[in-house]
Amino acid sequence: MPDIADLALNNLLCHVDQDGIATVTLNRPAKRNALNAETIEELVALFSALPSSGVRAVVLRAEGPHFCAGLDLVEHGQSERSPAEFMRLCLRWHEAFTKIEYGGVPVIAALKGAVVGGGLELASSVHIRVMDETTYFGLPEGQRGLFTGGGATIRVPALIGRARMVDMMLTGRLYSGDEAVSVGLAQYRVPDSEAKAYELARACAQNTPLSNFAICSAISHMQNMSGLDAAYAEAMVAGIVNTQDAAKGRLDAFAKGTGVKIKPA
Ligand code: 1HE
Repeated sequence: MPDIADLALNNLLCHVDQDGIATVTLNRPAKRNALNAETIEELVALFSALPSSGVRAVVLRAEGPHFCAGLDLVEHGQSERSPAEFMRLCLRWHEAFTKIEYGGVPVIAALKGAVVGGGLELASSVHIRVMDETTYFGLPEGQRGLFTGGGATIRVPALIGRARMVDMMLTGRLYSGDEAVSVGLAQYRVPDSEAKAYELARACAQNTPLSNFAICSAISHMQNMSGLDAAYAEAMVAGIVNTQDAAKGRLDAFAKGTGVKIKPA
C-alpha cells in the first residue's frame, strides 16, 4: 500500500494534521470539480491508502464555489466510450465510493454550491454531510440524456427514499435549504460548512479507532444482509469492539463517576 505522500495527485489535495485529521480537497475548480476518469482513479488510490495510514477522520472539501458538478460531461462527450468502456468506468466510480463508505474511517463532507449528479453520488458515500446556504442537490441525469452510474440508485434512496430520487431525475427538481436537511440529503445546515465539518471530524476522532471502524463499515455491510445475518454480524462486531482494551479506561471512568455523561449541552 503506497504512502499517502507518495501518491501522484493532479486533481485532489491531501493534507493530514498533527491530530490525524485528513483534509481531502477536490481541486478542479475551473471545471467545477467535475469527476473525470483521472480524478476517480485518484479517489480510489487515496481512499485505499487512508484507512491504514493512522488517519482518525477525513474532511472532504472542494476548491471553488461548487462542491462537485458530477460526471465530466466534456470528457465523456468527447471520449466516444463504448457501453463496455463506460460500464468499466462506472465500476471504478463504485470502487472509489465503496472505499469511502466502507473504509472504516469517518468521512465528513463540507458541501457548498452544486452537489449534482455524480457529485451527489460522491456526497452520498460519505458518513456525514454538512451543507451551507449555497448548497443545492440535484440529479440532472434525465435532463442530460444520461443515467446515474456511481451508486446513486443504491445510496440516494437510502437517504431520501425512491420516490424523491425518481422525481429529482425525471423533473430536475433541486433541493436546498431546510428542505434538503428534512428530506435527509444533509445532516447539518450551517453558515460555514467547513468549520462545522472540522468540528465534527474532531469529535469523531475522540472515539476509539476500532469503534469508528465498525461504525463506518459494519453498519453499511449490515444493510446488505438479511435481518438474521445482520443480527449475527452485529453480535460478532460487538464481541470484538466492546471487549477492546482501548475501551477499558472509559468504562472504569464511568464506574468511578468521572466518565462523560450523555446529556444535552
Ligand atoms: C464541467 C462540468 C461537468 C462544469 N463536466 N465540465 N452534471 C451536470 O449536469 C452539471 C453541469 N454543470 C453545470 O450545470 C454548471 O457548470 C454548474 C451549475 C455546476 C456551475 O455553473 P457555473 O456558471 O459556475 O460554471 P460553468 O460556466 O457552467 O462552468 C465552468 C467550467 O466548468 C466550464 O468549462 P470552461 O472550460 O468552458 O470554462 C464548464 O464546461 C466546466 N464544467 N461542469 C465537465 N459536469 C457516473 S454517471 C454520473 C452522471 C452525472 O453526473 S450527470 C450530471 C452532470
